[in-house]
Amino acid sequence: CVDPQKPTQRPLCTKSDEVRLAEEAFKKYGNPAPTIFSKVIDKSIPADIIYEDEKCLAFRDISPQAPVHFLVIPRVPIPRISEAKEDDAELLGHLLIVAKKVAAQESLNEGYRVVINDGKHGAQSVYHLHVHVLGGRQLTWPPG
Ligand code: TR5
Repeated sequence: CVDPQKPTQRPLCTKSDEVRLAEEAFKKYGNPAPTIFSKVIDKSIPADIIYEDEKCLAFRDISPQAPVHFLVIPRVPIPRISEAKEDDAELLGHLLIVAKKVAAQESLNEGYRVVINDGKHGAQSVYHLHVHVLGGRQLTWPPG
């Protein structure tokens, strides 16, 4: 996972870091099925990544539901918010701080919506925890 802005820089997360993260995830969450987002993280499929650090990435949703629609995901494959552990609190806070920083970077000055879908009733389709950030138009409430 090399920063695409600075490809010559030391990678943010090396292959051995990724193996360690996967081992930690296995201990905490069992053996979550790999999802398409693992391939976004390891860059084996292309994605429009607009932010990344050692803990998470933000990239544009492939099927945007608003003029700006991006996802913030942890590198650790937590399957869903309902399976997060007490000691994930710092990481979860970090995802929200990144969400608001990237929203500012995307000039969402008039507000935006932050959503986490969980499970069947939440209409979650990818079982790698992700924070949706939607903005750039007037959103309505309640959602469907
Ligand atoms: O329904 P939930 O909350 O699970 O949201 C999953 C989101 O992932 C949807 O908004 C999809 O449009 C989005 N998605 C799915 C894929 C994908 C993606 N966003 C960016 N890049 C993607 N790739 C490369 N592949 C996907 N299958």
